[in-house]
Amino acid sequence: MNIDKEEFQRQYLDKVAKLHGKPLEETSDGERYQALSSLIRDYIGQRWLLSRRRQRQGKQVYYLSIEFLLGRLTDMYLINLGLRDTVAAAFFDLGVDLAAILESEEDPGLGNGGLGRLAACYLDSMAAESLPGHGCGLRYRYGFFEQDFVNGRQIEVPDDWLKTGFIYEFRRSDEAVEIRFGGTVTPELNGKLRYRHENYESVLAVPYDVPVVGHLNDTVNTLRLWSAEPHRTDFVCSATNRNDCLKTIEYKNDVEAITSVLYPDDSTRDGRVLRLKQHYFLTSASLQAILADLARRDIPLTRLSDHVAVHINDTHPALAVPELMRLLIDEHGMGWDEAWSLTVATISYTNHTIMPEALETWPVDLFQALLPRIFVIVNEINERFCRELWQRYPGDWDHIRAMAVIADGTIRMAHLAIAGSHSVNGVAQLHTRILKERVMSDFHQFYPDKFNNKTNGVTHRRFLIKANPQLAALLGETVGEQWVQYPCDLLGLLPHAADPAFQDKLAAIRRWHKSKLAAQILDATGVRIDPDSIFDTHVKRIHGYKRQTLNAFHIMHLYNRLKADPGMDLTPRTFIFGGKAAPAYRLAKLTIRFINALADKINRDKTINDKIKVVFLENYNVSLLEKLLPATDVSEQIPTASREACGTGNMKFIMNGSVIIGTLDGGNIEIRNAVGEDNIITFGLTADEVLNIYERGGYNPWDIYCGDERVKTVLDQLVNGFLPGGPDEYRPIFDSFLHHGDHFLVLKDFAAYVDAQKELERRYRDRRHWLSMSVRNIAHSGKFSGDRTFTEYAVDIWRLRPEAPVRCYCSADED
Ligand code: CRA
Repeated sequence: MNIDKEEFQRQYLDKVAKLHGKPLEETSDGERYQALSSLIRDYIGQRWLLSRRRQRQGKQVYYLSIEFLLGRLTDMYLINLGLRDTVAAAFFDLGVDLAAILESEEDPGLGNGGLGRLAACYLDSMAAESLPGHGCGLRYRYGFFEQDFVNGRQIEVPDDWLKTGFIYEFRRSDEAVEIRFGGTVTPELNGKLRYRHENYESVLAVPYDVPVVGHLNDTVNTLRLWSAEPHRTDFVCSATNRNDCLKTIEYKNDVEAITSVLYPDDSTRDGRVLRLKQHYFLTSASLQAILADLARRDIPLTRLSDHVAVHINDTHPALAVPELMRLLIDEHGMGWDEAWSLTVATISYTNHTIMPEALETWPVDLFQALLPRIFVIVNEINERFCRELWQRYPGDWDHIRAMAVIADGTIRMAHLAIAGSHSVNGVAQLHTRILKERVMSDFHQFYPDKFNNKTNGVTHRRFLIKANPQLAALLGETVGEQWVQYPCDLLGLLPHAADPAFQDKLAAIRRWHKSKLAAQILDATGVRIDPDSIFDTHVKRIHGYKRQTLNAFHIMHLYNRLKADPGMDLTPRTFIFGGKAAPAYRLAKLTIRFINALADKINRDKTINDKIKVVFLENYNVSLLEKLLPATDVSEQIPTASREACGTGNMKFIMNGSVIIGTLDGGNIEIRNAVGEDNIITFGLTADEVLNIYERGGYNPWDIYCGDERVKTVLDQLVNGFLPGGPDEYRPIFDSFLHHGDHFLVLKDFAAYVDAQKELERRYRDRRHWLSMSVRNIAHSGKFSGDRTFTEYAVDIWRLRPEAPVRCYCSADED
């Protein structure tokens, strides 16, 4: 956008006066933020309108996702509008601290982890690539949750992110649609077979649109978030009829619960019903709006798949398959066969996990009661699918049952998604191979052409340009500003990898961020950390397979060595943790408590000369990650091989020059192939070794406990009073390793991890060598930009050519 500093200052001061009616000097950071965001909203509005007009004719992509972990928007809008430098300079002149203003923005936490952040990255990439790609999600009133620590324990507090309003959303009440739950359906033969749906609960889905601005181009796409509201007509509450009144209130609460929180507790039947309601609410509302838009564009429904691509992000929106069938058949009078071929041609599906507990299924009775018409359709899909299977595998009932959409009283959403879409992709080469060869091998055999790989990518605009502007500037000076549009230009850093002058500049930037982070950590936790120590960061959801415990056990082991030999030559290290545990996942919550206790024990010990410090940062979110990325030397990516489908944190860290210590899993493997094995530290069991252990039914952890003194000491310390909190507090963790089989093979990888950590320290001590590793990581990170991934989706899956020519990326992905 073209606007100079003086003009911006004039417009800003004008906005401050109009909004607040007082001079700038008297406004708070919050008021200054309001004025800035309101001005940005004005700028975007006009561009949005033009972009919509331009896009009207082309094929539109709709990315349906239960999560969009957006992060703060203001700074990203400034970067993408090309205004960041102008605004920074204007505020500097006005004596206003832009960073403080930006900190007063809420961080919209409409997601939990990688899947939600990936969805947000892809929105940014689609707009940057000028692709007409839009997000469809839910507007959770309280997001996921805010994490507080009380005595080291996670407490979940509602995340009231809308309390002061969300300036970047545009409510579109006129485009609200109706969603129906429950009731009865009866077939009616009136020439054609039709279904009458009665006595249902009707809910209004109201869209709130958030603009998604492309980087330095004219594209503004839309993220549409649906909010559940009661129907006004149903809202009767008179003082004379108390029962009606109570019913109305109950109805209103029921409806509002649909978009109240992300992932409601599913340990009860009511909770599970609520989740299914959310899934249907999202898909039905989105598809109704998509078809309405098609009609507005005067495109006949028979051309749906030429003009629309619907992508489902994991199985939460898999009801798109039967819902699109319902709309085409019931609302638009299409026959089954035509509706089915259009549905399959329109929908594509990404699988994000092979973890059995995450492969969604629904009990038939629950599903049928909530979605009676959709159930009839799923049943029909299943019958037809099983007939096809029968033709291919006549008489092989076991095979057919294994692949059916409905079997043993449950509906399998992944099977529905595969049968009902034309493309199924995994998110890293290894993950796709495991899908094809193991988890979905029957389906791969049946539909070999549907399966493909799209290795994840992340937006370098947020995670490098926004998070680390100093590094971004250095990269521009070194390889040319074009790297922002062509991230693979970063390969031009390779000749500088061993150049001491370049290394020193990189080191100075990292040192600056480390000391800033140290000050923030002191402020937030009271723990003083040394900016010259190795910053070793492990941030992600807390989960058994992500193995925060492996990291913690190594820290305990290091501490034990230091206690035994206080003079030990050890490079000082700060271990930083962050991450939320799902509220119902008891062992993950206990892991937080355990690491906090360990941190407490170590940080208080004056005898170890501050050689190790441990901090667990509260309420990990996108904004916190942005602070950690530029200050991290070592990134922990240590899942049990085969369990982490891809991982995306790994990519964000290497962009900032962190070195990974990691297992050969998911995206780590492709990162190793790109950066070369000398520039990453890998260790541990391979995915095939892990899968073979699982096939044999596990292994005996007692062999390791009894055979490795280090492991025995550390495990015993969980239950012998070594940690604050008492000897029984951490027993469930102890038991999970020794009595429940160490499912995630932590003990099995312990020795290899300790060796890898030693190797890491050895390499860190050679400062020049370490910095050259760091440079090589940045140089090869271009391949992991979401722009590369999305160009692949656009060409291979959605059959849509970007308006801009397809860019050339470092190397093609072999399937
Ligand atoms: N938990 C995978 O486990 C992957 C992201 C995004 C996950 C990660 O390895 O990087 O998706 N899977 O593809 C998931 O959410 C439902 O499955 C994740 O975030």
